[in-house]
Order: sequence, then C-alpha cells, then structure tokens
Amino acid sequence: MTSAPAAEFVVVANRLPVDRSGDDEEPWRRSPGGLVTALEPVVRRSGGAWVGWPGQADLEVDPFTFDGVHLVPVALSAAEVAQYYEGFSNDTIWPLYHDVIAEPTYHRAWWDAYVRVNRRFAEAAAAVAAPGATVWVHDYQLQLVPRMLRESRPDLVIGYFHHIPFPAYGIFSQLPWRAQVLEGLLGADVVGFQRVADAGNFARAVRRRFGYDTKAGSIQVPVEGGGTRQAVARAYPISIDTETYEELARRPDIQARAAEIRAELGDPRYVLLGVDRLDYTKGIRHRLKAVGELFEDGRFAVGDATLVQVASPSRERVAAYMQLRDEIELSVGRINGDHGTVGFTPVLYLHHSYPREEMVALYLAADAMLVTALRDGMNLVAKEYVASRVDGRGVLVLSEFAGAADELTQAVRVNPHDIEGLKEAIMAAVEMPIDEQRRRMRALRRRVRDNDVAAWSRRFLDDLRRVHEARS
Ligand code: GDG
Repeated sequence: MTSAPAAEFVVVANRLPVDRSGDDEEPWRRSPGGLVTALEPVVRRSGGAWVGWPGQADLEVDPFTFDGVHLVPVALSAAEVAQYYEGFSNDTIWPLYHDVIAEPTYHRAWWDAYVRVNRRFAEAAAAVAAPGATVWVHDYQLQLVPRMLRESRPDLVIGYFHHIPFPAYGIFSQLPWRAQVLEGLLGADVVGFQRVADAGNFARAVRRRFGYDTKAGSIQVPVEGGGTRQAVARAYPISIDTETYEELARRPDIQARAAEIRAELGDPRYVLLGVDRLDYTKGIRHRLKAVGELFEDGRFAVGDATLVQVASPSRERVAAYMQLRDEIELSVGRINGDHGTVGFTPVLYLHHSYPREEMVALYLAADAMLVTALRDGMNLVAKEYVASRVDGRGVLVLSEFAGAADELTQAVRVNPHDIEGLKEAIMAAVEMPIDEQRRRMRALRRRVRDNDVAAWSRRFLDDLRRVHEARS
C-alpha cells in the first residue's frame, strides 16, 4: 500500500462513498445516499480521508483520490464478508437492536471476525489520521473502533454515530459480548444516536453494566492511572439533503413523469406508496395486510387505490431476508389475484432500485406515503417524501416506531401492529381535505428544511469539538 497523507478529518464507515462501476476507464462512481452527501463536503474541505470497504470481497485496492477525497479501502475476504458483515452485523446486531423482530443468531466465530475486522478499520484510520485529528466513526458494523482508536491514538478526537436504534437493556443484555461493545463505544468523546430514547438506553446500559456515573447524557469513564474522562451520549436526528429533493421535485420533466406514472397505473383515485429496502424492520407485510383488507372489506373497489411498493433488494444472502421476500411476494400475489382485473392492479410490487429522479417522481405521484416500520433508526424515506412535496399536498402516514416520528409530528401517526388502526389511518389519509393536507405538509416541510443533513453534521461536530475542548 502506498502511504497516505496525514488527514485532519477522517470518516470511518463500513462502506466507501464509491461503488465499482465495471468500466475500466472510470472504475469508480459515487454511491448515492444521504451520508455521502452530508459528509463528502466536510471531508473534502478539510483535506480529509474516508476509510471503508469497497463493497466486494477480496478486492485489494491502494488508497486513491476520488473527487478531491482521499479514499482508504479496507479489504475483506469472502469469509469476513460472510462472518463480520452478513453474520455479526446483519444477523446478530441488526435484529437484536431492532427489538428482536427477527431472532438474532449468536456465533462465536462471527464475533471473532467482527473484532478482527474492527481492528483492521481502526488501524487504517490510525495510519491516516494526523496528530490531534478528528475521526468520525459510523454505525453498528464498527462499534469497537472508537476504543481501539483511543488505545492506539489517545491524541485523536473521536466521534461515533449510531444509525440504527439502541435497544433497552433487557434486550441488549442478551448479547454475549455486551460489555465489550459498550466499552468499544465509550472510546468515543461523543456517541450520537437518532432518538433521545436511544441515547437513554445506551446510558442506562452503561450504568447497569459498569455502574459509571451518567448524568444528562454525560458519562464519566474511568481512565487508566485514575480519574475519569467525559463521554457524551446524545441524540442527533439525521436528515437529508433537503434542497436537492426540492430542486428535483421542481423540475418540469420530473413533474411530467409523476403525471405519467399515475396514467400508467390507470389513473386510480388514490396512489399509495411504500419505498423500503426489503427488510423485516420496515413493516411491509403489515402494510400489505392493511391494504389487502381494505379491498376485502369493500372499502376500496376496483380503480380506487393502487399501492406502489418499491422494495429494493437487500442482504439477499441472509436467510431471514430470503424468507421475508417469499412472504411478501406471496401476499402481493394473493391481493392482486383476489382483487385485480385485466386493467387494474391493487399492488404494484417493484423489486428493483431506481434512480433518484424516478423516486422523486414517485413521491410526487403519491397521495399518501406509507411508512409502517416496526422499528427504524430514523427513516429517511419519510423525510424525502416531505421534502419532495413542493406542491404542499400529500399525506405522510408514519409509524411511531420510526425515529422520524419524534420530529414529524404532523404526520398521521400509526402503530403498524394495530391493523385496524392502520386501515383507519390509510382511509383518513386518502380522504383528508386539501386544506388539512396543506397545513400539515407546511409544518412537516419547515421541519425538514430547518434540520437538513448539513445541520445534522454541524451539530454533531460542534459538540465533538466542545467536549474535546472541555477535556484539554
Ligand atoms: C439506515 C437506518 C436511518 C431506497 N430504495 C431506493 C433508494 N432508497 C434510499 C431511500 C433512502 C435510503 O435508501 C433508505 O434510508 P432509510 O433511512 O429509509 O433506511 P435504511 O436503509 O434502513 O437506513 C435508518 C438511516 O440508516 C440513516 O441514518 O434513517 O433508520 O435503518 O435515502 O431513498 N434510493 C434510490 N433507489 C431506490 O430504489 N435511488
């Protein structure tokens, strides 16, 4: 590996902000996504670096610069992808932290791989960080990195942001390696969460497990040789690049596409929309059940309503995801078989990914957006829908178990487990008078505009600086 320049700001995330393109001339392309949009400008401005996996097993690539950002690839073998990523990250931590909606699998070999890979990320970050640099570690795949970094590089300012929920101690304590994970996270100066409740769960777990003093999110962590160091656990609700969504939604071609989508659907009275990674946390089955029953009960008839469900392919080699896909496809087939006609499809199910332009056209075409997550760190789709409704119309139906519910209080709130309640909420959404739609949408849009992703990263990094300054 060529040696990397010393960076003042380093992002460490499971994935690099680029994907392999398959094109020899330009082998990398920028991967879409909110995190990349938020952090790339900060990394670029500071001449910083981004440490992450390039997304393919056994791909060894030297550090390189892309669009002014120094990228440091961390290679994973096929066995490590299976054990650290698909195994421990996505089949142990993911279900456990989403309140055991699916049963977590505990394998000691997966844990060993997780420790090994976390160490590799920590070493790569330590090698590229300048003296006293700020390192921002992201998400549940890398919970051990903050402590590993602090041990090897006590000079660094270390932040960690947790994108998914942090569960109550009664659930978290199942984890055989709970103490190591808490210690890992406590290596950070600031541990950021989506919701106040997540930060509270973390602080309580630390208190229960280690008996450390935790007051108002400030945790006193003992240091070697005596005394304590402050770590802060606080909520920083993540957001989107609001302006980009507004710009896309104002484009005449995208508005025309939205009209075309409605026409292609056969101009149903109501278009309902779901957009999710195909994941058991998203409540897709509950949503389908509710919509299916509305047809069953005769509250929707032929031509009344079409649910467009985009379910982008995700984690397809993990057994729980294969099973979920089968269940969803069975359910879609049943609803369409029972209630469809030659010219009318009650549920249009799309197991693909789409370009962002098409997503915005879908947002604009939908009378109601159904976000029925059983548990979700934030749910950016809810915010994207709101940002895209430059016409001030449309209704967001939002699960109270999504982090976004804390902020988007003008949405129609649902408990997705309550199928009757969900059906009523869908009917209320499609029948909502325009005036009320506008009133609610105005408040929702203000919220998403005032708290965009740039404000989110600023808030986090300002706090990180403050905590560090208070220490030195
Ligand atoms: C995790 C947490 C937290 C989806 N399908 C397509 C597509 N998407 C985009 C959406 C949105 C993103 O993917 C999904 O973000 P979410 O927040 O809704 O959910 P997760 O992927 O589970 O994300 C979550 C998030 O991290 C950030 O902290 O909010 O709680 O689980 O941006 O638009 N984008 C395109 N085509 C698709 O087919 N272009």
